[in-house]
Amino acid sequence: MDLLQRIAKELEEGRAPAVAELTAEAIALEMTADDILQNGLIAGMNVVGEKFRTHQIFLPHVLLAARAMHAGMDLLKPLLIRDAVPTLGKAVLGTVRGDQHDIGKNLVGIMLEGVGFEVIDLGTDVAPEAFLAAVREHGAKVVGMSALLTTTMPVMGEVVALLEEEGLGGEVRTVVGGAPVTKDFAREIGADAYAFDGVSAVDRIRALFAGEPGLQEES
Ligand code: B1M
Repeated sequence: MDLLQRIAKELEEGRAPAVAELTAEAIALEMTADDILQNGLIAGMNVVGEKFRTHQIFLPHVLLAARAMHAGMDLLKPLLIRDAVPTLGKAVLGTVRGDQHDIGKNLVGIMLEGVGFEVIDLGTDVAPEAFLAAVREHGAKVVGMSALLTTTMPVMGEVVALLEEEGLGGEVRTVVGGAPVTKDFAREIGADAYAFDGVSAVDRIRALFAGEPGLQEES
């Protein structure tokens, strides 16, 4: 089993210290952060998700795997944001109300920081009013929302609607993502962009700031 497969396996087993140790080893061997993330940590988490879905494992096991994922991500973070350039502006980020999943949201935050955004991370279970308050407090130009549950996806629409109601619609651009979220859903709720992962979130936000049309302006 190669090193990345071992990272995936230890993550599957929820062993945070082993994941941290092997991730450090992979970094020392100069494997790229993206390789370690995609083929080690995320590969392991995908297996966890599938086993959970098919009732081969249960919630406490998933929680341990999530802790192990964070242990690896903490070590990768400095590498992913190493080349950060001066700030491009402020982005408010959060997982929407009712949803506790934060691993994907954290990755998106790391990617945004990596290209020079200042990220105001509101954490998980964030109410629409809290997104609005943070935008006002920090003068943010981007709101990034994550949802991993089909039941919490509609909250994204509430946030978009609230920003619109408060007259911030054109000024603050909204980006949504998370496993169950689709481009069609994003368009339907009035968001400016849908992103599949952290890299595409950065691409979409950059494109919006470069004046490219958002989902609502696309024909
Ligand atoms: Co939960 N969970 N979970 N869980 N969990 C899922 C999401 C689920 C698909 C598992 C399954 O059934 N196979 C399922 C949802 C089903 C559905 O709604 N369709 C589910 C469920 C049901 C639940 C509970 C309801 C279980 C229960 O209590 N009975 C419960 C809900 C709690 C709550 O939120 N209120 C629950 C709890 C948990 C834990 C707390 C144990 C833990 C989360 C720990 C944490 O995040 N700190 C957990 C985990 C770990 C998962 C799985 C296994 C893994 C999620 C993950 O971190 N993936 C997940 C199964 C799965 O997704 N395969 C599952 C790795 C991460 C890198 O990917 O988050 O998709 P992801 O993020 C990606 C993209 O989606 C995207 O970029 C990221 C990087 O590539 N992205 C964005 C995400 N946000 C974005 C924002 C953007 C752009 C892109 O722009 C702003």
